[in-house]
Formats: sequence, structure tokens, C-alpha cells
Amino acid sequence: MRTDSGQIFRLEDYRESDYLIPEVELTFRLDPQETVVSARLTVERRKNVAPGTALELDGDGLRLSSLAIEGMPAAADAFEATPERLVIARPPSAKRFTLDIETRLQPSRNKALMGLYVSSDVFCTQCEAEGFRRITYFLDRPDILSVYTVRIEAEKKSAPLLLSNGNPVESGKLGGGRHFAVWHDPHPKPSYLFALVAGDLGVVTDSFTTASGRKVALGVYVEHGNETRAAYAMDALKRSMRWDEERFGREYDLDVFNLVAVSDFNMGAMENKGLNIFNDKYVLADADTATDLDFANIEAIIGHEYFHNWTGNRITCRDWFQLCLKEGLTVFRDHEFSADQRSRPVKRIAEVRGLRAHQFPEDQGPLAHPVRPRRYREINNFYTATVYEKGSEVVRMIRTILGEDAFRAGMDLYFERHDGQAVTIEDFVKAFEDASGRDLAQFALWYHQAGTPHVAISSRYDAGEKSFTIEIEQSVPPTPSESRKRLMHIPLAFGLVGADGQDMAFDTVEGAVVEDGVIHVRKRHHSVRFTGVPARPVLSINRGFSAPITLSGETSTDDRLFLARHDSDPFSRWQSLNTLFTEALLAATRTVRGGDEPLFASELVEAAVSLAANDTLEPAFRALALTLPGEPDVAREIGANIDPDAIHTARIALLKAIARAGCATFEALYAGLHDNAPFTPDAQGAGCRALRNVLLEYLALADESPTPAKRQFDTADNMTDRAAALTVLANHFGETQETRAALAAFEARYADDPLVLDKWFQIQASVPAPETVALMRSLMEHPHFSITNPNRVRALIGTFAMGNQRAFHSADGSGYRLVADTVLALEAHNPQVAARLATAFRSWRSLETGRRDEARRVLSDIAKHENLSRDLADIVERTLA
Ligand code: 0A1
Ligand code: ZN
Repeated sequence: MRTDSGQIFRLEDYRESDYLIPEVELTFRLDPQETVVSARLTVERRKNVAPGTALELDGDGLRLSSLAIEGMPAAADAFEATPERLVIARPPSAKRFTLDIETRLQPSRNKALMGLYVSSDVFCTQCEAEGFRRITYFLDRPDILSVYTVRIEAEKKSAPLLLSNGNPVESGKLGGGRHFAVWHDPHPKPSYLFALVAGDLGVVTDSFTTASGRKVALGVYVEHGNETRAAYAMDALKRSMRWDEERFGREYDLDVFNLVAVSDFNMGAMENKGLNIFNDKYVLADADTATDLDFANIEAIIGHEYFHNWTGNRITCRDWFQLCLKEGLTVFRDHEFSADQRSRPVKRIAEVRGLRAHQFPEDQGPLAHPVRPRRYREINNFYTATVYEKGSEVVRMIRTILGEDAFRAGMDLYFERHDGQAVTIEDFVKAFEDASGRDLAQFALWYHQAGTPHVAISSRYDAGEKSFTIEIEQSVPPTPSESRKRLMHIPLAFGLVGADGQDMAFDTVEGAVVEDGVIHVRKRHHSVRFTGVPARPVLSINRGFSAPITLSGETSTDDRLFLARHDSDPFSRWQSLNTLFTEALLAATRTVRGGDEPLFASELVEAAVSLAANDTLEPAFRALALTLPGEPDVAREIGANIDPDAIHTARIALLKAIARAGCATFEALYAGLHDNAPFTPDAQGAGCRALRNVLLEYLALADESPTPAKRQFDTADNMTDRAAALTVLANHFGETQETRAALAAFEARYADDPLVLDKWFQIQASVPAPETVALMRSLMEHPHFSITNPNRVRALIGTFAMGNQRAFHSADGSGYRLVADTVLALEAHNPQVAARLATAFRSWRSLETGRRDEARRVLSDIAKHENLSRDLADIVERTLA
């Protein structure tokens, strides 16, 4: 394991390397115990670099077995090799020369899952961000672009399949039961996009013909027996390829595109050129084993990795500080793809819920960082919601500011100007400035300044003058190492909603630039005055969540209820009801802490019930509207001195109040939504199931009985309904015979399918009860739990730490100790996953004092361990700072 040196990397220290590596030839003699890697690098000295300047290549835990320079074995004093570095003090003075480097790896012992490793007998690689240096010595940085030729040799019986990037060139037999294949990728690429897969896998094949007529052979590789579960992934891939042509004019550029599912993977998937490698969770799906959410995630992630081919691969990052250049932009593209394939408003609401649940707490806590950070200690810790999700919101705002046409012109210019290059956020923003003629200097602060901006709003109508004035005040709270903030350019989409629900016209506006339904906030304070407004409007602001901010203002309950019923912007309708729920839960939490029973306004409860029954709205939207804010949403609004038990009690009380009031309506709706058609994973079917399953929880609470959920569990013909029923049983009726029987039936049915059993772990780990801590310790002993498999760890411990506020924050600190023990156990073999799990502690300062002290103690205990990995030391120290 690479331990921490404390070194900090800074953006301002970037400088070009002295040498380039235009060509790379790799030969892998694969063996799980001892693989030999021969690398022939063509090295080129840059202009203006003195001949003979020292060449220093990166390594990570490498063993050098031989080195030749210009074909001649290197003398022992000609170089210095450590596991971390290969230094050639006086390389040849020629402009170009070759290095032959041989290293030896032990892939079967690699549990960090970076570099070359073995997952279920399949050899595979993961090189982003700095995994290539675990394979061979290299200038392992994204601005070194090389053309790769890769030869793979392996035992034919155990590895009939040999894949790498680019196009296949040659294959054949070798002696001793071995064989080989050669791949060539003509597109120069950074080392983090290198990939290799070798093993015995089943395949689904298809083809795609690009707009300009190139026929591409497609393959989705999965474990034998899982081929039918790969059909949806293949379909999503073809839809992604077509969509990128139609929406962005981007075509695929090789003769083959292969996608491989592996069962041990640190993240979701990886966009290696022409050979995407996936966590099998984001490939395998059928009605019996995958939920609608799984299908939607598969579509999104298949799209995401495919879209990287242009945003990430053809145009890549100059350095890792620019990570959002590829990630924020590609998330924006996958969001647009899903919005076009499904319901745009429903997709937008889901995105915002995700952003608030994951990115807001990051931006408001000790790990806050700008979308483009200026410093890091371990780059693996910057694959964050801020870089990905807020990065996507920033691109979305560019589109809002420029409009669709100028945005597309900016994207076209970016592709044209930078194809084949490694570039920066400045280059990206400049393309939009040049294509649109607009100045985005103030806007670019969104990339550079951390923290969630806050906008306070108040408004008044003057009936005599027929004018409407909005007072807007922006502020950005301080974040670690950035105490003073500059004023941002915040695009606020808005409408002045009249009594008939239509947006009202106005004559003139002063006090801010207002264009196409957007107020451009650029100063600390704007007083925006509209004239010619015939009657008092209701203000609908930040429509579509046009800016990722927090908002405050004294909107009356009546106005919010009005917007929930009438706003033409569906996001705003959802938001209005959601804000009312949040306010009710905040008040109820205070009541509970004061020792009283919470009460809820009947108009709010009735609004929820009537929305459920409103069949002019799509079911998926109604499901979202009826879903109460989660316990962490309420905690975030409270902000300080949080008591998770009180929040839990308040939320259950509101669920029950709605359940009791709506029970007759919900029962009829629940029955009416059921059809006997076979399962299809399309958005419409998913929407009906989503609504039905939200209703199921209300029905179970109204009945105070496990019967409705048990009935659904027993009769379900798909995983969405089965898992939803099991969740209701486990969360609300844990002590009953029905729940025990259902859990046992699920476990028995999927005993041979670890991926599906993850749902069983997940459901139990998320039960919001203090007893869950003890249950967790026994689930960790389950024969199917494995600390070396990241999916198992995330399903059980990740869900507990990040998805079960009440149990994780048990007042006695037992939840914290459970997670800390796991973090330390993981740390020994997989620092990346350990560090990510440790981020669960990031909001510790906002808890009430008892829990805060427990959390600090546990964190300090981790920090005291010797030889922590760079990954974990970085997270723990920043969290405690
Ligand atoms: N670039 C990938 C994410 C990714 C990053 C690091 C990894 O290392 C374990 C793996 C994947 C994406 O955005 O999909
Ligand atoms: Zn990505």
C-alpha cells in the first residue's frame, strides 16, 4: 500500500513534461501469479529542452526486471529504479529514442483494484486516475498522448477472450496451450484510458451503423449464463450512439466497441477507449433481478461512458485539476440523454434531489472544494459529487445563459478547436465566449469558488402603480480555506404567475438584466421592478432549478399551495409542495424535541392526497410529489445541533397523517394502477410502479398491518415491486412473522446471485432503528458478505453509513464504531473504497453535542493509526480540521 507522504499537488505548479511518448507497444504475458509486462516506449524530447535532460517516469509498487535504452541493456549506473520511480539521469541526446521496460506483476494479489487485477478469474485493468503506473513505468499524466499497440498472451482455456483498446489486428496460437491477440488504437490517448480484459466470458453481439456509414461491431461481455441480462445494456448502448449523433453531431470512430462487466470494481464504470469496463451492477438487468432504478442507472451509465468518447477521450484533461472538464460535461450529457429518453421534468426532479442529498452536504462541510480544485493530496478523493454533479449544473447554467443555439455553437467550436488535445476549463469556457460573443468571466467563478450560494428573496406588489418588485440578495458562505467570496453570476429562471395559472406579461423591467424568463443576478443586491403588472402575481423563482443554490424568502403557505397546483413549470410545482413538507417537518421536529405530539395542517395533507389522485399528471411525477423529504433533507435544513431521532419521529408522524387522510383514495388508486401486462422497463411502466409503491407504504401505515406489503411481496412478478414490498415490511414491521418469512424467502431465492443479494443487505442496512447496528455485525458474518468486494461493502456498510441517518448516528456511538472498524479493515487492501466510506462522517459538526463528541473520538482514533494510506489520511484530516 502506498502510504502518505503528505505531499500536496497544486494547480499553479503545472508545467509541461520535458519528454513526450508518442508511441507505446505493450506485451502482456498473462498469469494470475506472475504476469510479465514488456513496454517499448518511443520517447521524444520536446523542443527547447536540452539534450540529455533527466527523464523521470512514475511507478507505483513496481518491480523492474529489465531495462534497455535504444535497444541496449542499460548499465546498472545508468538508471535508478524504485517501486515509485524510474530515473534515467542522462538519457540519449537524440530527439527520439526507445526504452524497453520489463516489469512483473501479481494480478491475483491486487485487491486495491487499480492497475491489472483478477476479478472472478477475469484479468482486467483500471488505470484512471493513476493506475497505469502500477503496470509499467510511464509519464502517467493525462497530457501525455500516445498511440498504443497491445499484444496479449494467455492460456487459451482459461482466457479464450483477449481484448484491448482500438481495433483488432491479429491473433493466433502459441505453444503450451497459449494464444495471443494484437490490438491497435490509432487515436492518441492518455495512459488512464488504457485497458485490457482477458478471460472466459459470454457475449451479446450486435452492430451499429454510424450516420456517415461506418459499421461498428458491438459486444457486451458478461459471465456465462448472464447473456440474457445484458440485452438492456446493449439496447441502451445503441440508443446512446444514435442520440450523440442527433443531439451533438458526434459519431463513433473505431470499428469495434466492446463493453465488459466485472464483479469487482471500485466505481460505476470506466470509459477506456473502445473498451468500456463496467461494474456488473450497471450492466446486468432483467425483470426478476433488477429494479426500475437499476434499469434507469444502467441507461444513464452506459450513456455516460459512451459519451466520454468525445468529452474525455478525444478531448481530454491537461491535468487532474481539470477533472470536471470531462466529468461535469459528460454528466450533463448523460442527464440530457435520460431526459430525452424518459420524462424531462421527472428526470430533473430526480437530479435535484440527488444534488441536494450528495453535493450540498459536501459543499457545506469540511470536504468542500471548488468544481475545479486548486490543490489535492490524493486525486482519487476528488471523484466527488461537486466535480460530477455540480460540474454538470455549471454546464447547464451556461446553456441557460446562452440559449440552446449558442450553446450548441459553443460545443461545436470546442470539439472543432480541441479535438486530439488535453485542455483546461479556461479553454472550455473560451469556446462558449467566442461562439456567443458573451463575457463569462464572472460566471466562471462557479468553477473556482466552493460553497453553495444563497439567495434571499422578498417581493411586493403595488396595486396603485401596477408594479411588482423583487428584492434579491446573494451571499456565498465561507468554506475551508476560502473565507472571502466574490459575487457570482446566478441565472434565476422565473415567472409571475397570474390567478389563472398562466404567466403574466409585464411592460418594462429595471434593476437587473432579464432575458427569456431569466433574471441575471450579478450584484450583491438587486431590486428588480416590473411595471404593467395588472394584478398581484405569485412569484415562481429558480424554475427548473436553473441555479444550484439555496433559497429563502417569506412565501405564504397559500402561495406555495397555489404554485403546487398551478405553476406551468412542473419542477416548481414539485418544489413548492416539497418546501411545504420540509417546513412542516422542521416544525414537527421542534415539537417532538419539546416532548409533544406533532400536528400537521389539514390543507397540506389534503394537497398531498389530491395530488396523488390528479390523473392529469404523470404517475412518476405524482410519486415524487408524494415522497416526503428524507431524514437527511430535514437535517440539512436544521443545519446545527441535529437530533436524528426527533427527525425520524416527526417524519413518521407526517407519513401517518397523510396515510390516514388519504387511505380510501390511496386504496382505490393502488388497485387501479395494477395491470396484468408483462413487465417492461420503460419510463411509463416504471412511473406506475413508482406511484403504486409510494402508495403501498401509506396503505401499510394506515392499516398498521404488514398484510398489504406481504401480499405484494408474494405476488410480485418483478424486482421493483418485490423489493419495495420488502422495504416496507422491514422498515415498519420488522418484528413480525411476515417480515421474517419474506426476508428468508428472498435470501433463499437469490442465494446464488450476489448482485441481487446486495438488495437484501441494503434493505436491512437501511432500517431506521437502533437495533440495526447489532444486526449489521451479524450480516457482516453472512457467507455472501465479502470485505474485498466493493459492491458488497457499499450495499451493506455504505448503505448503513450514508443511507441510514438514524442508526448510523446512534446516540451511543455504536454506529460510528462499526463504520470506523470497517474503514480500517478495508484500508489494508483497498484504500480508495475505505476513504470513500470515511466521508460518511463529514457532517459530524452539525450534530447535537453527545453525538458530535462520539464522532470526533472515533475520527481521532482513525487518524492516530500509523501508516494510513494517502487516501484515508487526506479524508480524515480534512474532516477533522
Ligand atoms: N471516469 C469514470 C470514473 C472512474 C474513476 C476512477 C476509477 O477508478 C477506480 C474508475 C472509474 C467515469 O466517470 O465513469
Ligand atoms: Zn465520467
